[in-house]
Amino acid sequence: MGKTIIISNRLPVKVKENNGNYELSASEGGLATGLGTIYKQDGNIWIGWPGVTVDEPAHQEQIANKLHDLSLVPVYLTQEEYNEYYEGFSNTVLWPVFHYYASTYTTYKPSNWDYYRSVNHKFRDVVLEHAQPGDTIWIHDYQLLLLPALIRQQLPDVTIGFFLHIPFPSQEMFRLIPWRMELLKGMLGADLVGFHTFDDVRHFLSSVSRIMPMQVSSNTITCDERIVVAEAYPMGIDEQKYASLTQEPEVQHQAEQIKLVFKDVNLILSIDRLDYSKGILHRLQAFELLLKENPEYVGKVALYMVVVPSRDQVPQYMELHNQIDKKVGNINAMYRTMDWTPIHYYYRSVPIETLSALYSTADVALVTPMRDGMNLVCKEYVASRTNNDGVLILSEMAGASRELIDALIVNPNNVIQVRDAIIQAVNMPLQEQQTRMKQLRHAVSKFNISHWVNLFMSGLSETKFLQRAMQTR
Ligand code: GDG
Repeated sequence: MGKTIIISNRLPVKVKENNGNYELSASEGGLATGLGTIYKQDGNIWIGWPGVTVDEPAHQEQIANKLHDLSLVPVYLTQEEYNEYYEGFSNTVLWPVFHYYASTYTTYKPSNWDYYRSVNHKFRDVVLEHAQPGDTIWIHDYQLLLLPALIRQQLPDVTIGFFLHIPFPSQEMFRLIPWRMELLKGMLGADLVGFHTFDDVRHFLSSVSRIMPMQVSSNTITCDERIVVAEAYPMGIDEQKYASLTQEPEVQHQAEQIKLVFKDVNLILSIDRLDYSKGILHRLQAFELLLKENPEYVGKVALYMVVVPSRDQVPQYMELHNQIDKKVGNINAMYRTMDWTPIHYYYRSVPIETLSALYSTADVALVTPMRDGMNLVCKEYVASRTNNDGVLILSEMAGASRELIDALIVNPNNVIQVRDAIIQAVNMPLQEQQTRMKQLRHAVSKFNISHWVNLFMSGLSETKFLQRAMQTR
């Protein structure tokens, strides 16, 4: 039995520099929690970029040694690689196209593509230093689409799984990318390609059959005498962690403070990374419409909005940040009173205890992305509602809407519908809240993060088994 190697652009760790001394702390992300059960087992490893650009070999070695103790292996990126491969190709080509923002936000710079290819090769070289035939390799996300085939060329028999955390677009959109064939060929190096939803699977299969073109039967592709399976594995969260966080003294203390400040209002929560795909501006429009056309809610509702800075060197993100600042400023200037502020806006990341206190006290969570692979915030809100109350308003464009059908499901472009959903949510009788929330909590706990990891891993071994059976026929 070989070992398992996890690969993602970022390692699940935060590295802090202090006068040439590097300190490491574990990251709290959902992926890190879920995959912790795998990479922390004997002999298994996780390969990725540690999140800092370090050119000095002695510093690289110092970080590598510390990572080694955590079963983590670094791939170092230069500043130029970071700019071109990560901010360039990954975040100004793949991210917008895959989220259906192709025309407005995409520039197809050949140098971005060159770096994307060379960084994927760089990852391959580090993988090859550690991988052996018989190993299982699980590659994550859109930054590493070429990696499955690059590894396959060198290690034909190794087992490779690939999971895409963002949506896969329709083939009409995907084919806009000048390097679409190379990207598909890269993904097809895997044995199993996983997505959050069946729609993503369908879109991927239609790109493969139209663009490559290759034979596709049901969810199986025949590719160079191998088969590749595409399947949906909706990602879950560690729901127990979010439920038990609400019981911690620090969280309860913060929750009491929030309740005190917002004692006379219905608190609506909005939490996202800064990203145009998250629908923050449309959400603000819906809230503004509520205050404008339904003045009875002025002074009765408040929007608590956390926007976590992200990719803030990319021009479109800087612009979005300015637009949000301006919109929030306008709404607050227009509607605030001496003792009430409509929007409590924070442009920063908050500690997990604050996040939990907000999840457990907000009467409504407003999660309205324009397009989202899954969206974990809505699942975390549900997991934190240990009293079974609260209302989730969820965009139908989030992968999570396929599972969380007891939420109030809205089209984020329809600001009137979103406004109406807010009204329905703040007036929802407790009994209806509880009926819906119990169902939501059931879905979130049944399909949690360990269920996701186990399902993907067993899908991967089944695919390999199927391939071997076909080869011996
Ligand atoms: C990508 C896909 C898919 C947020 N603010 C704070 C904070 N967070 C944490 C949340 C949540 C995570 O960040 C955000 O996850 P999402 O799933 O909502 O969104 P993306 O970052 O875009 O993730 C997405 C996901 O990958 C997994 O496959 O669901 O569709 O786009 O866990 O809790 N955490 C802390 N402070 C904050 O201020 N501590």
